Amino acid sequence: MTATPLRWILHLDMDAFYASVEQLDNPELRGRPLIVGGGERGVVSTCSYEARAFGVRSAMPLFQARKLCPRAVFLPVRMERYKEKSREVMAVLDGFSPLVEQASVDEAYVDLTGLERIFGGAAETARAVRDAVREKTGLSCSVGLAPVKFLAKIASDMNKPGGLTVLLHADVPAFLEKLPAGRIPGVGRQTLAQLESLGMRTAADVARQSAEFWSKRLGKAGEALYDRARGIDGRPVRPVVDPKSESAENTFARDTLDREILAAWLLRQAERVGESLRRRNLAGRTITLKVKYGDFVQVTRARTLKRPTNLTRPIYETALELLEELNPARPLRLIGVGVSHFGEGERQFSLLPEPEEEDRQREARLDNALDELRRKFGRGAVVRGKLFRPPEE
Ligand code: TTP
Ligand code: MG
Repeated sequence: MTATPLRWILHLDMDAFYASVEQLDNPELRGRPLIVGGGERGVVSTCSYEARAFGVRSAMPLFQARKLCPRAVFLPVRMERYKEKSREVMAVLDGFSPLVEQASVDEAYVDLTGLERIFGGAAETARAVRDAVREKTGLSCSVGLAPVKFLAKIASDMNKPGGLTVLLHADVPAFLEKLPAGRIPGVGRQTLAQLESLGMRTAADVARQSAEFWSKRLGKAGEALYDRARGIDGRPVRPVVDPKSESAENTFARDTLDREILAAWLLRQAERVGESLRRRNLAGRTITLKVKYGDFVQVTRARTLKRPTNLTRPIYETALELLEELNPARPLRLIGVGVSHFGEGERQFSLLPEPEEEDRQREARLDNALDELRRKFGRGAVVRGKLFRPPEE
């Protein structure tokens, strides 16, 4: 098995988000204490940094905020407008990487692995993201760059507002040495009290115990705690899109029954579907073939594989088998292939017998190389030579 490659994960969090949008839309409010909130519960949603200087905080009852800062401007929540700005922010991030995971209305993770070279280094990449968001949306944000998700999130919060915090791989151990245990995700008040009673103040203190020590005391949560305390967080950046299926289909200019042409289309579609799944870290177990005859009669055939896949070859080969089994006797006007039934695929692959695992890894490397080329030179730039003669459009 290969070791996990080093990753660069960026976490972005907007500064005083709702309040900043209000200040953007109404310049008179800039530089002033501003409190956004209300609704049924009558609490502060957020407030500008000017209001924070008076001790006002999110979730505080409005009457209390009014007492702390009577001069503040109070505004109701305009959720639709914040969502609009949120979409603008995400669009800027999409320009940096195909792997963007929106985590809430004002935060997102971006996988920047490999891209840091383009910008001349990790810190420069993070800076470019922060500056682009500020420039294109008019809103201030803070970013953290780290090898894993939870550290990136902690980092983005360290120099707010307008912060840029980079945690290099080599600095992680020293960082964990100082990180208060209460900052580890999942450590609530109760766990924290427990840790304190054991005399453990930092992540490194937690890491010095054994895995058994923590799973005995905290069960599953103990395992996660032990991992985080050692800086381990294997969660990938997972773009949130239609989580159910991925497919591609084409209607021909002329109905056809030519197996070679149909196969060429299936390969192109498998390539497209596979690439989209790989980009989103998804893999599916069910491959579906869809055809439509000249008279619009539609037929689908599906096969469920033993393991989820996102590789072009198995998607293509399964679709081709399904086509052969269907053995259409009349010309087709449409053909398509889909992948569904998503699940955790990648990890289970390591249980494959050696030769199969080697095949899979070779295929994965090929797919990744082709994906990379397409990202650089455009979708049409690369096609697999074997079996492939571009079908007539
Ligand atoms: P946060 O990112 O927690 O807060 P923020 O962006 O206002 O300030 P900063 O990140 O600079 O500390 O939350 C994002 C938005 O979510 C916030 O603008 C308003 C909303 N929110 C609530 O409605 N109630 C809450 O209790 C919190 C914490 C946030
Ligand atoms: Mg925020």
